[in-house]
Amino acid sequence: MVTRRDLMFGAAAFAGSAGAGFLSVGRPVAAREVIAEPIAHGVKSIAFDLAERPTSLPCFNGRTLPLWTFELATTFPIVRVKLGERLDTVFRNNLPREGEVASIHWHGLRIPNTQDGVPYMTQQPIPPGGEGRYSFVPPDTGSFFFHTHCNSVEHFGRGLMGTLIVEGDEITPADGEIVLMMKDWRIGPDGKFLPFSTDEGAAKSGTAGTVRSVNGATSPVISVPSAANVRIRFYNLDPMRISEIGFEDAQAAIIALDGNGVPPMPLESWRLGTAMRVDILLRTAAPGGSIKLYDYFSAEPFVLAEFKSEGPPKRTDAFVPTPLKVMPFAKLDEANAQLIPFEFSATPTGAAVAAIGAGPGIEIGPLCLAKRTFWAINKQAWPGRDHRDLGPPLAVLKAGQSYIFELNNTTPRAHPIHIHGHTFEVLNSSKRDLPRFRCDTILLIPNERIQVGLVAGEPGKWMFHCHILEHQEAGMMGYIEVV
Ligand SMILES: [Cu+2]
Repeated sequence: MVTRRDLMFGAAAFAGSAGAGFLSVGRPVAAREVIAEPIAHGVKSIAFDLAERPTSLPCFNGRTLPLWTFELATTFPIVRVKLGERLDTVFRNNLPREGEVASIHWHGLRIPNTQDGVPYMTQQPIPPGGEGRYSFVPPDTGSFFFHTHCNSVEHFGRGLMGTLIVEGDEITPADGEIVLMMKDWRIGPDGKFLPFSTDEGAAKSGTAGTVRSVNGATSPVISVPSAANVRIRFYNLDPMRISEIGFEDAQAAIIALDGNGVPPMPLESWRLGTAMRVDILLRTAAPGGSIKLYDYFSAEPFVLAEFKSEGPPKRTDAFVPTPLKVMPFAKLDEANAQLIPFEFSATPTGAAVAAIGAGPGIEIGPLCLAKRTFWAINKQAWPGRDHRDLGPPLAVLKAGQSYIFELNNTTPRAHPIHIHGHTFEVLNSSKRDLPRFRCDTILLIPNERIQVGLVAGEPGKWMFHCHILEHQEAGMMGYIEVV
C-alpha cells in the first residue's frame, strides 16, 4: 500500500518518465511549455436571476434554508466556455432586500477593467429590480469563479457564487472531470442561518461555519471510472476556511494552480486559502476500490470527498501526468523590476477585539463595508473611505512594466491576498520552500513575507485585498492603479 509519504519520496518515478524530473519533493524543473490557442469562436450567452431560493442541500439534513443563488436550477452554477469564445452575461438583481445592490466579479480573469464588477469603482452597482451586463472574451484557460463584490460575507454565506471554466488547456484529455466546490455553512441548532459575521471572528481568522460541504454534501461519495486519470478542479469557496488537501493513498499530481498550468507536481498536500483553486490529476482506484480526499488542516483529517471506482479499468499504464498547455504571459523583467512593499497588519482596534473576544455582530453599511476596521494594508484601512471616495491607490503602476510586490504579513493570522485582473508570479517566501508558479490569490501564513512578480496589465483601478471576506470588509482592502 502506498502512503502519502511513500508517494512523496517516490515522486521521481513518474516525474522521471514524464521527462520533467524533480529537484526535490513537489518542485518540478521547467518542462517544455505548449502555449494554448483559441479552440472556438462565437458567443456564449448566459442569463442569471439573482434571488432568494429556499433550498435543501444534502448537507442541510432535511432542513431548508433561504439561499441566495444565481439561477433556479443549481446552487452553484458551472459555466463553461472554450478558449476564444466570448461570454455575454445578463443578470437581474432580484435579491429580496431593499438596497441590496449587486455586481458580478469574475475572479482570476484578466479582463478589461470595465468588466471587473467592483461596485462604485469599475461600475455603478445594480439595485434590486435592475439589470446588469458583462461581455468579454476570457483570455486564459483555467478554473475561475464568479461572485458578487458587495456584502460578500453574507452573499458567500448564502451561497451566491458559481464557477467559470475556460477549456482548451489539455494536451492529453483526461478520462473524466469533477468540479469540487468546498464551502461551509453557518447553521444554528434551530436550523436557521447564524449571523454570518462576528466581531471576534472578523478580528481573528474569520467566523467559521458549522456544517462542512463539498458540492452541497458532507463527504460525498462520487462515482468515477476505474483506474482512470480523472481531473479534479478543487475550489475553496468558503468565506474564511483554510484547507490543506491531499489523498492518503493515491497517485495524484497538481497540474494547475488558480487555473494556471504548472509542470505536474506530485500531490503530497496543498494548502488553499479561500478563493484559491487547484487542479489535480488523479489515478482512480481499481474496480470496486475507492480513494478519499482529505483536508489535513482541520483538527482531525476530514474526508472532503470519496471517489468510488466503477466499471472496467480504463488504463493499465504507469501514471504519467501530462502538463497542461499554458497561456502566454508578459515576461517578468526581474532585474529591472521596481520593489514595492506592502504590509498587512492589524489595526489597534482589531488587535484589541482579537484580545478580548466576542462582541456584537459587525453591521454592514450601505457602502459594502463593515463599520469597524480591524485590518489594514500599509496602515491604510479601507473603510476609512467609501467606494465613492476612493482615496489614493496603494500603488500606481505603469502598464507593461515589471514590479516585485513584497507582501509582508505582520499578523498572527493567515491572509489569502488577491489581486484583480492580474496574476502574481511567486518568487520566494521567508518561511517556506515554494515552487515558482502563477496565481491570483497567494496565501500568506502568519508572519510570512513573500515576494511576487507582476507585470502591470490593463490600465484601471484593480482591487487588492485579503480574501478572508471578513478581513476584506473590516479593512484589509485597497486598490492598485495601472496607468
Ligand atoms: Cu486576511
